[in-house]
Amino acid sequence: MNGPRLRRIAAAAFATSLALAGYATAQEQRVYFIEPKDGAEVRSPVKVVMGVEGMTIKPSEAGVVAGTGHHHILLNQGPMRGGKVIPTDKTHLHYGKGQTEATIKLEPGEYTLTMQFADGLHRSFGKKMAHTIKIKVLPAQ
Ligand SMILES: [Cu+2]
Repeated sequence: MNGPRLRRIAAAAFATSLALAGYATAQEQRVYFIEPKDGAEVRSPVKVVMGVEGMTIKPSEAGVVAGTGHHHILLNQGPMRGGKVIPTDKTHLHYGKGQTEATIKLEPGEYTLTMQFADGLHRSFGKKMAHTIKIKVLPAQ
């Protein structure tokens, strides 16, 4: 085996080990559902755990600070266009105190949940800072 090939293999192995260790690259920015998982069958109230990488959570009262924002859950809809202000109503839930966990009461049925990150003025960071899953809420036992 020649030198350059060995170095390429070593570099690939190193990148793989970083990926396995869960390191994010400096540019990577995303939100993701820790709970529930896509396709999960759950019961109400539904516990939601929200994750973020590459940005920092700040309560909305801190105002607009670069690289920061807070979570939202949008019910039965996809991500909101970047810059659009997220309304506050039954299908647009704000976690403006900086919460990363929530319990949501839902009637039995199938739902699309979109986690949407937005700035201190609730302006959406768009699709790149959103994660959409589908869940099924089972009837109460
Ligand atoms: Cu908000």
